Amino acid sequence: MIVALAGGVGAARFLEGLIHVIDPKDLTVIVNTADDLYLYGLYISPDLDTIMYNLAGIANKSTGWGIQDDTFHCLEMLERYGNEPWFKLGDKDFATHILRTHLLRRGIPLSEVTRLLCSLLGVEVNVVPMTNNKVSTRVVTEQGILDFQDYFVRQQETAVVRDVYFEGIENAVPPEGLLELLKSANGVIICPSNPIVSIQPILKVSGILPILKELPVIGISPIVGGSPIKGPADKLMRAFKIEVSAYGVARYYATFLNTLIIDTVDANLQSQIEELEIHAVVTNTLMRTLEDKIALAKITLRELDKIL
Ligand code: FO1
Repeated sequence: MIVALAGGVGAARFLEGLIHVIDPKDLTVIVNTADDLYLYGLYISPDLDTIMYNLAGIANKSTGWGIQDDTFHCLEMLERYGNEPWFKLGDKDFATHILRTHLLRRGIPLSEVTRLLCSLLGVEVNVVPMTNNKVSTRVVTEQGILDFQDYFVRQQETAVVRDVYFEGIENAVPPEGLLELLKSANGVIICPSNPIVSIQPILKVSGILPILKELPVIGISPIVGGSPIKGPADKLMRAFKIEVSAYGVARYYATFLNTLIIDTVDANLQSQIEELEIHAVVTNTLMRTLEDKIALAKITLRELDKIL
């Protein structure tokens, strides 16, 4: 069994390729939930949704998040009632948040709700939130402390970032059975997700990092040619004084990473990364087509196999 650590869109694109090369039932994905938010009284879990929709084949292909061909009548009506429609929730997407919130209010843990939603959408991969406890990413900026989605979506990453912290992380424990499952994994894949706000919170959930250190771990750099494919990883890495490069990613993961896959444009960083005792594999990591995704998944599995 393979375990993947995942954030949102970059991870979802990679996992779409991975399920073409391994049996989805042999894959567990641990998903970041520190980006979660409440809006209009609904519990929204953007990364869980993004992973679930992409694995179900219903994700919006151009954005990578939300549902393909969704409509926005509900949001338009909310706007008429005076609400600023800054977070683009589609009508079909609303159904997920309504049902999830309803089930959570009945006392069902997020991991169970996720299992149910995934099975109803025909997703065979074991998609697991990193914790059932509430953890919230707070971005410390020059304008004050912002919730992650406020910083990222509403304010379009314009605020200057000083620091990031995860409220509630000290009390976060993994869902029941997850650590045992992780211990029994053949290998771990760190998806091409934001190291600071997607992967870091998962690593900080109690018990996960010590197990990773005992397992073969391969990562795919989300930084290509000195900038992220998507999202604010560069601004957040700078705030943490991490070099915005595949080398910076390697250093950040150095305590547990065996191999890092880097893009061909970063081939010049290979020897520098290997000095960290991390094997660096150079290939195309841009996932424009399904063929690109499958090719990257095959290389990842081949290299993970070499560590075993
Ligand atoms: N990202 C945006 O850039 N703008 C949006 O309006 C937006 C809405 C949204 C609604 C549901 C959902 O599941 C995800 C959504 N995202 C949106 C994506 C999300 O903000 C980020 O991609 C992740 O949180 C980062 O991993």
